[in-house]
Amino acid sequence: MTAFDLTIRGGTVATDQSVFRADIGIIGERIAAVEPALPAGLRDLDASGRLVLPGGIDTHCHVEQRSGMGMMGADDWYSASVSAAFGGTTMIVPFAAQHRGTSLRQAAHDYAALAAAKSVIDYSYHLIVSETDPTTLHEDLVELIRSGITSFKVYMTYDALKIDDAQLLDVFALATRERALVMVHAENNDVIRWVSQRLLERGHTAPKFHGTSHVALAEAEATHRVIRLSTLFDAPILIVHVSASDALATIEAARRIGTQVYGETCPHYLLLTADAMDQPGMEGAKYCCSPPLRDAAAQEALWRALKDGVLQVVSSDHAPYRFDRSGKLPYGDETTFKQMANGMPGLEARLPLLFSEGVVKGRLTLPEFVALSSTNHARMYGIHPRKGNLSAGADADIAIWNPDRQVTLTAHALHDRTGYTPYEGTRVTGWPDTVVSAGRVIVEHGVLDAAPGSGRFIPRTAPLPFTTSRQPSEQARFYRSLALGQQAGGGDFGAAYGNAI
Ligand code: DUC
Ligand code: ZN
Ligand code: ZN
Repeated sequence: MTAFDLTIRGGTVATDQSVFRADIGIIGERIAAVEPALPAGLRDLDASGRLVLPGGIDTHCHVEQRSGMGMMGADDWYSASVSAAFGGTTMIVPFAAQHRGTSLRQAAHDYAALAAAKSVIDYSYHLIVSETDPTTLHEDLVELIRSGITSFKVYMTYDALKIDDAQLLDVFALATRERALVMVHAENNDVIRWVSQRLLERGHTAPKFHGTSHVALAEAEATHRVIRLSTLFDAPILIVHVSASDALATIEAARRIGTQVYGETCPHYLLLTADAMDQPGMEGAKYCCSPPLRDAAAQEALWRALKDGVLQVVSSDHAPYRFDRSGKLPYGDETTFKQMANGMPGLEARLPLLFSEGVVKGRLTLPEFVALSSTNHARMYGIHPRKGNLSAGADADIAIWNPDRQVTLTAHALHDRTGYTPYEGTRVTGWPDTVVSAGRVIVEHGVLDAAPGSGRFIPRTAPLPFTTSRQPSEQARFYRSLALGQQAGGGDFGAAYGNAI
């Protein structure tokens, strides 16, 4: 019998497919066996009364990244990865951001060095593409995708980052050829700008007006537009941080007719409402994110969409801006809703909140929880079956989850450096007792045992939409070739579409 380095015995294993009694044997960094009864390894963890889950994967978080507005969050790769680990997340995928006038390749290079030096868990990163010049698109982006960074984000809003519709088309054509997934921040910039200007002119500067300016219509319109643009090439896209019912309905309708659109939401959209922005003084700034918090009806629609598969991933959108002049309040109490950093922290509480509000309250099954917090992320972004999976051969990234443990969330107890949590005082049921990352027990009894830089970069393969045998339509093939300067195709195809131009 093989000697295991580590065994996890007596627990109930939950995957995205099923829940069953099994022991797990680990050799080195990988799972070697999953069987009903295994002998103890060199080290043995008792998981009786516990759930044994694939470690969480958070594919939308902002770590050591300057925002479009020029602000830095409080967390670096060390504190963010430690915070993730304490909450049961064993892989993070934040963003290497290209700012206008700078090189995408350099941004990725610099970001990779920060991660390699500090992360305590495995990681990858997406790119943020804010320029579409030939060097960015046809040299740097191509090279980076081919090196295993198989997804990137584009913005339809934020003056410093947004790209226009023509640029979106360029991006979609290239991403489709290179088999990369485009993540889209979908909000109509002009609508937000128009409303904001008028609110400010009338002296409406308080945090709650952030919600008024980022009206749901702006999210719905941009979501509709970008989905339609993507269909020119049959390009798969993923709409990040979906918050509004109308945007959701648009995604659902598009998916029903076979459009390759996927979606993500975040715990704050499921659990908080716009009322949180309407508090005395500047307190509401803690709850300003984009898109903004909506209403109870939107929350219900989002839970339903998770259940029905309209949205596939729940990410934190961790954006750890401090409640001071470095982030939320650049002008102190005089800060307008337009000047404050957007976003809130959430890396560590993501799994506990989703478990507590989803599984414990009967909104999600355990396999649905595992899918939404881990396995779907791995599939979507090209890291399955290595990650998000508890089969032999997968990386041994595991959360030994205590489904009965009650924890009161406080900024003090969490491990990120933001200094506040939007969930202060919230009691959750379910928390990881022990966390294993690539075969190492990195969190146990509330103590971290992992050195900065011990996490590994994980190159990614083709995202989920590119793993099917789906063939693009003739129209999509024509426009792809038109975009990329190749032959438009021969015979009827060329005649049918080539004659039209
Ligand atoms: N919105 C973003 O687009 N990014 C960071 C956080 C946020 O609220
Ligand atoms: Zn965004
Ligand atoms: Zn974000």
